[in-house]
Amino acid sequence: MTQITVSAVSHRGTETTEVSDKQLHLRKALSNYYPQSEDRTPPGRPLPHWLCALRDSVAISTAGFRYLDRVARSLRLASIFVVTAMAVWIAAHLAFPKDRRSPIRWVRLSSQSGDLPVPHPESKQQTGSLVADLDGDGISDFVISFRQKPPALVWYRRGDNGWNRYEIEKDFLTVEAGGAAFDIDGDGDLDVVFGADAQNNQVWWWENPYPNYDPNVSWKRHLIKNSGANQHHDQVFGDFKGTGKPQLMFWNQKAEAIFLADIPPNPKKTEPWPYTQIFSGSAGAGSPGAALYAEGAAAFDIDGDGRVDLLAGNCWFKHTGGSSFKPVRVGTIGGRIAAGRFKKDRVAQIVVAPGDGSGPLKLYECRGDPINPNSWAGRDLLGVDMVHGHTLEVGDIDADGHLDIFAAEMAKWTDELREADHPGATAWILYGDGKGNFRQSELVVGHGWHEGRLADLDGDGDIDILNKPYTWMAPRVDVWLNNGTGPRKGHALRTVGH
Ligand SMILES: [Ca+2]
Ligand SMILES: [Ca+2]
Ligand SMILES: [Ca+2]
Ligand SMILES: [Ca+2]
Repeated sequence: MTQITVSAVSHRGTETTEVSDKQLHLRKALSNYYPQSEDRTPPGRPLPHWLCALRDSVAISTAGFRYLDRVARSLRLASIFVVTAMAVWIAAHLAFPKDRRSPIRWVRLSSQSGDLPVPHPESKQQTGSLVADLDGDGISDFVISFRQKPPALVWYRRGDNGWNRYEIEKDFLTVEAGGAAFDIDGDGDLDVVFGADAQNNQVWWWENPYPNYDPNVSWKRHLIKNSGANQHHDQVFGDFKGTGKPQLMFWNQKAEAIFLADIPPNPKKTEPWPYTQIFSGSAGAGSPGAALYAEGAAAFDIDGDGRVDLLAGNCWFKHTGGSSFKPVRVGTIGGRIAAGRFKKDRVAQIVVAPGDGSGPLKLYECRGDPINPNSWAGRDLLGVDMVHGHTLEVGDIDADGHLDIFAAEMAKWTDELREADHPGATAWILYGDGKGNFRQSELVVGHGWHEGRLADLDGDGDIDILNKPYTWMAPRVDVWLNNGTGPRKGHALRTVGH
């Protein structure tokens, strides 16, 4: 059956449709009998019934063809849309199989494979890691501390194509986790602070010898504290008292206390420093699996009054005058603590990981007066408890303008066993959307993390990740480079909340 295109004019305008040759013959018959259009039919000349039936039949058939044509066109459009959508979806999955919205290509370098110098000749226990631009070239460097054999402090200084290892402290000291950097003597370079572990009651600072660096010459060491109780896990500098010059806060775990010290006017000739206790207490008591001693230290303006506040354990501290602070407990357990604005709000949000214990990774938000502990509500971010979650950092990892969270577990915390204590140790990146929501992704499973840090370690402007395990495959250090190393950028990135 042939198809002929017929055009007709109606009140809806010109319409084009296809009719069969049989229908065309019928139309011709109609036009022969009565060549004028229906509207001009003179009154008094009725059409024969058989022709009326034929006319109606042709009209119905034409309308049916029009309808079928529209249905066919709609089906064609729908199928084109479905096929296009499927093609886009398949292409996106093939291009970014794990992380469609943030396709960061992480390049891991490790001392195990010779990409960086091995941190230590003997020590199996790597305690602290500190990120700071010690030589002032605009690129963050890092320091690792040890406590079993000398040397006690090692500095990784970034060169043109990698890192060179310098020994800041060649002697044997039992250095605890933590560390802080500040220009203590005011000569323009960052000096370094670390504290002793449970075997010693000392806290020290090392004088940066810029620009005279010798990999084999120790920096001059000064005493900050050499009495009282042992163990000093975590320190931070900040102008918490609003004096205009930052103070040093340090934990003293065996005293279950936090101390605050003004930097003395002549720090090179003042040993030890005067310091004041500003907090007594612990975190985690009564929570199964939680570490029974408090740790963690950070500085951030929590209540949005323009002044930096202290965070430690599971509290933030509101300065109330002089050396007095009101600790505001935001959560049940303590550990690693950080703060930032993961959503727009006058009051910052606080993140706590369990540190040297097990428990949830929680984001605390304030609904009311930030000085009232009852205003703070916590939200579990992972849905599973972290096992020895001793790494917690915040920063904009994918550079989309929204703050992200990096949290990771330890794989090994004992010396005795060859095998990992926690083989499934996981490192998570939680990408924030700027509205308080996070998209969870895993960087790696099966690596041991301890005091991992976010910083632009290669100076190309994006945030990289430092992993310094505690006893997992130690001595060892890994650097995870964000999309490898690109062209050098002018300024080193700082993480937020530290
Ligand atoms: Ca540097
Ligand atoms: Ca200095
Ligand atoms: Ca981000
Ligand atoms: Ca980088």
